[in-house]
Amino acid sequence: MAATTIETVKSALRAQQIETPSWAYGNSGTRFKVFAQEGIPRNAYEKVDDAALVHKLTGVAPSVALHIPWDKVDDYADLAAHAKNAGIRLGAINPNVFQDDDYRLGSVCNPDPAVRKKALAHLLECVDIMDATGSSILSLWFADGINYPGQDSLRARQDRLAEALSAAYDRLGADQRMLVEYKFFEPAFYATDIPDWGTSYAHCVTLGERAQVLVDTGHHAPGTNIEFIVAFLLRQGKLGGFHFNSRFYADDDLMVGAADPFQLFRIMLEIVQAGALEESANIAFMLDQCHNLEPKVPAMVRSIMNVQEATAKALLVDAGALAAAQREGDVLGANAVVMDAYNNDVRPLLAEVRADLGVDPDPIAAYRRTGHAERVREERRGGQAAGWGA
Ligand code: LRH
Ligand code: MN
Ligand code: MN
Repeated sequence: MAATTIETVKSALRAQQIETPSWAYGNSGTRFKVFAQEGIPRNAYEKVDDAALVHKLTGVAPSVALHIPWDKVDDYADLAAHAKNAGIRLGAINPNVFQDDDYRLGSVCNPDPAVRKKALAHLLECVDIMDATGSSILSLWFADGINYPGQDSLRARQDRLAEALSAAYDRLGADQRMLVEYKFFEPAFYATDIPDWGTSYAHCVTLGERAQVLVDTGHHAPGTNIEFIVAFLLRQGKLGGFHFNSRFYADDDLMVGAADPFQLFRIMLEIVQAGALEESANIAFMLDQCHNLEPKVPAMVRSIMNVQEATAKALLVDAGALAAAQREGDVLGANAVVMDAYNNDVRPLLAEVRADLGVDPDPIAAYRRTGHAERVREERRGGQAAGWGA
């Protein structure tokens, strides 16, 4: 490939930004067992510190998402200042309307107006927090749904959902937007109120320009063509961002690119081909993971490296050759262009990108040298649970 092209690829990789989630730094597990680790953050400030370390090591993770009230603090502006001092910023704010006893039958879709009111009040409180932290994304996921046919009216629940979304939307400031996440099942087993991208998309279209769909890669049925969803939403200007993780079976929340690096590449290829890697496209590349067995900070670093590798391969696709093969109806040729790019070993290229960014070409080795694990093991006793399953 021409030197100029490689320089363009490297410059795109240097500009890429990936947000890490605060909850990935806390203890987590399954509903069967949380295996607590040593040196886990005890509060939101320490989670921010760990996220800042991930940014120092990778150079491409300059923000951390918060989940409220898991990351509840007295003064959010102070937490934002702490993040700034540590070299990062606070990113998306994720309201939590799924853990109170009141939400047994749902939050904003609950048949009880008092519960709906409480849930909406929390969404609005989270926009206040965005104002204090300077965050521009309200990231919404609802556990709402029903377990049995007849348990509640599917249509009435959509009406209630629309009402709450619209009230939250109206509260957003001019430079704030709302991302609406979908998930096909869990915790509800018969019907989820936002089960798929189409439902999320329809609500976002009604709401307006600043409502967009959030694609969590773990939230699809096996065999779903996620890159098609990405391509469609991009075309409509309705792709707001991602929650990256990988899944073998359901919402496994494993390290992105671990289960299916080829799927991640196909998703990034749609992004690159649509020009959506550019900052102006405003796509939020966020991780949403839980590391149940593996140590948190290096797992986050590894996840970021996986996203970078998929992105680098997508950038290396020869767009001209691909377009020509497509025009000529050359099925094998077009597929070969894509596969040739995928089969590149991009690790040396990424090592150069890291050197350009002023970070170690081998961030995992650099992490070991920081002595961070040993230090926090001594400093932090009684680390916080990520929020659920504890
Ligand atoms: C739901 C989800 C959603 C939550 C997060 C903790 O499965 O993906 O994004 O906020 O997990
Ligand atoms: Mn998610
Ligand atoms: Mn999830």
